[in-house]
Amino acid sequence: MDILKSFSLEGKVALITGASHGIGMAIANAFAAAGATVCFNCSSESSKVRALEAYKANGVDAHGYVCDVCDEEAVKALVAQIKEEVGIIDILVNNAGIIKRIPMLDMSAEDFRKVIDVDLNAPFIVSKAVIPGMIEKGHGKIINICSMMSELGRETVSAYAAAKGGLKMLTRNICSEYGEYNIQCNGIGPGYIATSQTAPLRERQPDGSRHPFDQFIIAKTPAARWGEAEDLMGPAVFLASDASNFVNGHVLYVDGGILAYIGKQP
Ligand code: NAP
Ligand code: GCO
Repeated sequence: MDILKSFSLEGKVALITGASHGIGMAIANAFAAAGATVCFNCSSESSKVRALEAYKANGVDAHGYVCDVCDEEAVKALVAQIKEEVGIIDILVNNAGIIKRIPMLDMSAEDFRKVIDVDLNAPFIVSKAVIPGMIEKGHGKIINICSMMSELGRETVSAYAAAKGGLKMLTRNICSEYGEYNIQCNGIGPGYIATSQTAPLRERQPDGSRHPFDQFIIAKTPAARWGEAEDLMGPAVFLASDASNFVNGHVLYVDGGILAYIGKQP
């Protein structure tokens, strides 16, 4: 058996939602390097154009689309357009996501619903649009980008934690409902990753010192560092490839060990 070939994505069509930068772009670049044709969507034309330039500079011929993952009709049209222009989607990464860091008592129900809409309802909508094609092809891979907040809470992230906890269970339910069609649905739970989403937690203080939360994460992570989006590339290729055909309903935490560690004594 050629074990390395089992990690190949040659001939596969992948859609990574929200891959205009950050974790999604790193995963899309990894899939391209493994042989896949990559498609991505984001929420604005300007973001799409910038991303296409970045992919091209990296030697990746990505297909970019503007599509709000919360808009079911737009998502259905996106999947149909990709089928027409590229092919039926073999691999879906539900990556698009937002966070609003607001104490629960100060958070409006509208803000709560918006986070749930993007981080939980949208993976349902996109998966529902993509699964019929996977059934038609006789195989499929769905990877939901969960979070440490699929397991833990913390102050100010009530909506995000509720969404990511739900996304873990949606992952298990898609596994349960569609495993018989040779569709594997797993999650990746990144730890604290240095992207635009966490930039506010890493800002230098006026006196030049590190942000208190930055220091907290360094002390709480056995790897003693923030993750980089590139740290997720290998795990994502594994879960997108034939190498993981009997892995289903699992959330793979890529967190430098933070979930296993009580934290360094101050
Ligand atoms: P990011 O840098 O903020 O990127 C978010 C991406 O999602 C962007 O491409 C954005 O598109 C897209 N997006 C947001 N709302 C959208 C919508 N309604 N429709 C379509 N696209 C939308 O985030 P990130 O740090 O890379 O995080 C990516 C995923 O990983 C998220 O699900 C996040 O919750 C999760 N995660 C992140 C971390 C971390 O520490 N960074 C840790 C665990 C999990 P535009 O460019 O057009 O805005
Ligand atoms: C926060 C962070 C986290 C990370 C990630 C951790 O405010 O606590 O944004 O939520 O984004 O989800 O896994």
